Amino acid sequence: MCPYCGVGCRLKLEGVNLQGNGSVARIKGVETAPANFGKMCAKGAQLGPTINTPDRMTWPLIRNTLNEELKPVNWDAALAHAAARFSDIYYQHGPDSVAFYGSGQLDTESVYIATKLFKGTLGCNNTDSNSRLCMAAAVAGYKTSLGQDGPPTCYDDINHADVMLIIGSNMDEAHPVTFERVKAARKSRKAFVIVADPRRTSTAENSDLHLAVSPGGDIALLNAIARKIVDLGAVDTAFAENHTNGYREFREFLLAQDLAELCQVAGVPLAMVEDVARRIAGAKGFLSFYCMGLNQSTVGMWKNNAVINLHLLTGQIGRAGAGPFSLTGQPNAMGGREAGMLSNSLPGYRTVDNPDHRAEVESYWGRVPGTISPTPGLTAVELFRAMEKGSLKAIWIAATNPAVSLPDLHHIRRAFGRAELVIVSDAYHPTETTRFAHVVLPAAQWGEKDWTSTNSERMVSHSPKLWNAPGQSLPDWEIMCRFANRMRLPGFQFQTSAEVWNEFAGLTRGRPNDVSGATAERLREVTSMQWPIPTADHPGTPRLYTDLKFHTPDGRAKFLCRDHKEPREQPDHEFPFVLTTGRLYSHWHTLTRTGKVDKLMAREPSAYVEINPADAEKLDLTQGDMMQISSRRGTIQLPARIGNAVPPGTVFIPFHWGDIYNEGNAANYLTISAIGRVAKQPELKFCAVSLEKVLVPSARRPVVTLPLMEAPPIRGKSPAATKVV
Ligand SMILES: Nc1nc2c(c(=O)[nH]1)N[C@H]1C(S)=C(S)[C@@H](COP(=O)(O)OP(=O)(O)OC[C@H]3O[C@@H](n4cnc5c(=O)[nH]c(N)nc54)[C@H](O)[C@@H]3O)O[C@H]1N2
Ligand SMILES: Nc1nc2c(c(=O)[nH]1)N[C@H]1C(S)=C(S)[C@@H](COP(=O)(O)OP(=O)(O)OC[C@H]3O[C@@H](n4cnc5c(=O)[nH]c(N)nc54)[C@H](O)[C@@H]3O)O[C@H]1N2
Ligand code: SF4
Ligand SMILES: [Mo]
Repeated sequence: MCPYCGVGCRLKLEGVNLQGNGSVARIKGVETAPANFGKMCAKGAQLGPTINTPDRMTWPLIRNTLNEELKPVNWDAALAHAAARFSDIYYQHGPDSVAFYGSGQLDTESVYIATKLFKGTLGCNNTDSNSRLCMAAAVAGYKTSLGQDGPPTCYDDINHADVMLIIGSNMDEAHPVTFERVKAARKSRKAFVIVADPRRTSTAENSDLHLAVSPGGDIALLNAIARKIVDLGAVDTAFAENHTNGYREFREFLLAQDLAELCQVAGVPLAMVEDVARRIAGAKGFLSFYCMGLNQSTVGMWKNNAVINLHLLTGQIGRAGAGPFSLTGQPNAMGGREAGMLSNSLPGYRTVDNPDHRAEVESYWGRVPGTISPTPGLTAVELFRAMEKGSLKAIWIAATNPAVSLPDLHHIRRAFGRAELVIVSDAYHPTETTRFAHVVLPAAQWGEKDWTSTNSERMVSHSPKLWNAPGQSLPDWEIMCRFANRMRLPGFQFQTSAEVWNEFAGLTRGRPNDVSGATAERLREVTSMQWPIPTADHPGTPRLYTDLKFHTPDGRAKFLCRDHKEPREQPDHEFPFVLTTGRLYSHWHTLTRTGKVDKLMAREPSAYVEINPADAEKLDLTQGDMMQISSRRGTIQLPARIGNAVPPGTVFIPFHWGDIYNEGNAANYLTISAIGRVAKQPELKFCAVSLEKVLVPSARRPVVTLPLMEAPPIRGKSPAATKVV
C-alpha cells in the first residue's frame, strides 16, 4: 500500500534491491486493486529513492538535555532511559503531565497499542494525532449530522454520480488517482463537475464550473444553494419528513436568509448559485467531495454540516452515486479514528465521556473500572499550549513532524523548549522535530512491517512486510509494547501485528465500524474489504445508510442550522492580505521523503508565495522578487510567484518546507493556532498577513546539518522480484 495519501493505491514493487543501494527498479499500480486499478501518481512511483537514505534511523538515540549530542544506544538502554524518565514524570505529576501525539500515518495496530497504553493503562486521554489538523472537523460533522463518523460513500460512486461538487479540495494534486476517475466520468458520461475553491487550482481547471468562493465563505455558499433548492421546490420532502429531524427549522432558517447577501458573503454570483442549485436539484446522483478547505477552519464542523444538509435536503445519500464524501488525507487517518486516536475517542467509535463505552473497553482490556478517564484529553494544539505553560511535561510523538506542521511555530518551539521529555519515533533523523527530542526511536516504515490501514472509502487493507527494516528499527506497535513491558504494564505481550489486529477487531464487534469479521488471517487472504464486516463470511459494505437508518437514537439524520461565521483573524490595515496554505502535487507534507527525490524536487524545488498579478502590480513586483511576509506571529521570506490562481487580496504558500530546508521560513511561522470549539481543528487556511518587497534579502541561513549516523548494512535477504504492497 502506498504510504502517502488516503486514496490508498496498492503498488507493485519490481526488482527491490535493498542489499545494495536500496533501489527499486520499478513501481507500478496493481491492476486489480479497487482504489487505483493499476494507476498511481508521481509520489508513489518515486518511493524507491526514499527507502534507504543516509538519514534513515537505524539505532535508538538518547540524551539528557537538548544541549547534548544524541548518542546511539541499543534498545535496552534506550527503553530503560525512556521508561525511567517517563515514570518519574508520570508518578510525580500524574497522568495529565504526559501525552501521546500520533498520526494518520501510523498503522491501525500501532494506534491501537498507543490507545491501550495511554488511555487504557496510564489513564491519560492526552492521546491525540495530526488528524486533529486534518479530519477532526469531518469526524465532528458526520457525528453531529449522521450520528456517527465514517464516510457513507465509496469510489465506485464516481461511476454513478451525474453531478459532483468538489469543495475545499484540490483533488488533482492531493488525491490525483481518485480525481482521474472524476475526470473520466466527466469525459465519458458527461458528469457535471463543480469546484468551489478560492484559488483556480488545476482541479478547478478540470471542472465544468469554478465557484471562486471567498476564503471562509463556504457556509454562505452552501446555504445559498440550499435556499435556492427550497425556492425551486426541489426538496425531497418524503426523505426529509421520514428520515431526518429538523427539516422545518432548517427550512425556516433558510427562508429567513437573504439570498443576495449570502451570495455576496460567499463571493459567488447569484446566477452561478442558481445554476448549481438547479443541477443538484435535477441530479440522479449528487456526490460531494471535500477536504482541508472545509476542515481547516474554526467553523470546520459547521462547514461539514452545511454540505451534509444539501444531501439531506435532496435525499442524495444512501444509494449509488450519492452522498457526502470527506477525502481522507493520510493513508490511515481513517484507521486512527476507528482505533481511538483522537483525544475524546476509544476504539470502535466509542467516546471517553460515555460510561458504557469506558466500561466495555476496560472490561475487554481487563482493567479496573475507572482506569479510563471520563474527560476528553488535550487536542493537538492544546497539547503544545500545555507544554509551553509547563503543565504537560512529557510527550511521545510518532509518525508526525509537528515542528513543521503545527500552526504558529514560534509557539511550538517555545513549547518544545520547556518540555522535560520528548520521545520521537520516526523513520528518519534529523527531522525538524527530532531536533527537540531526548529520545529518538527508529521506526520501521511501510515496506518493512506487516500493517493494516483504512483508506478514504472505508477499505481496510493488509500490507505485507517486504524486506527487513534497516538496523534496529521496529514497527511502532512493537516499540510501544517493549516500552510498556519495560514499565511492567500488563497486556502488551504481543508477538505479531496479526495478534494486535485480532484483539482490536474483537473490540469493534457490534460497533458501527465493526471489523470483527475481518480477522488478520482473512485479511491476509482477501487483502481488502470495506467495513462494516461483522461476520467471518460477510463480504464487506461498500455504502452506508442504504436502509436510510442513521446512527442516531431514532435512526434519523439531522438538519443543522449553521450560519456563516468570519474566520478568527480578519485582514486589516496592518495585515491586509489573507494567507491560505496547502499542498503541491509533487510533495508530501514536511518533505522527509519527497524532499529526497530528485525528480520530485526538480518539479517543485522550493517554497514560494503566490500573489495575484493585480496585487503584484500595486506592490511593484516582478517574478521571483524576495518577499517578506508577516503575520501577528512571525515573519518569513520567500520568493514571489505571480500567478492568476490566487484571487486579489489572497496569497498562497505551500507548507511543505520546514527549517531543515530554510531555517525560520516555514509557512506555519505565520499561521494562527485558533481552533474550533468542538472539533478543535486549527484554522490553517486563513490568517491575515502583510507583504513587503525585500530590497536587500537577508543572507539565507545554511541548511542545518546535524550529525548523521552511518547506515549499518541491511539485515535479511532481498525479497522476491515482484512484491505487492
Ligand atoms: N501531493 C500531496 N497530496 C496529499 C498530501 C500532500 O502533502 N501532498 N497530503 C494529504 C493530506 S494529509 C491531506 S489532509 C490532503 C489535503 O488535500 P486538500 O485539502 O485537497 O489540499 P490543500 O492544498 O490542503 O487544500 C485544498 C484547497 O482548499 C482551498 N481552500 C483554502 N481556503 C478555502 C476556503 O475557505 N474554502 C474552500 N472551499 N476552499 C479553500 C485551497 O485553495 C486548496 O486548493 O491531501 C493529501 N494528499
Ligand atoms: N499550514 C498548514 N499546515 C498544515 C496543513 C496545511 O494544509 N497547512 N495540513 C495539516 C495536515 S492535514 C496534516 S495531515 C499535517 C501533516 O503533517 P505531519 O504529520 O507533521 O507531516 P509528515 O511529513 O507526513 O510527517 C510524518 C513523519 O513521520 C515519519 N514517518 C513515516 N513513516 C513512519 C512510520 O511508519 N513510523 C514512524 N514512527 N514515523 C514515520 C516521517 O519521516 C515524518 O517525519 O500537516 C498539517 N499542517
Ligand atoms: S500518493 Fe496517493 S494517489 Fe499517489 S500513488 Fe500514493 S496513494 Fe496513490
Ligand atoms: Mo491531512
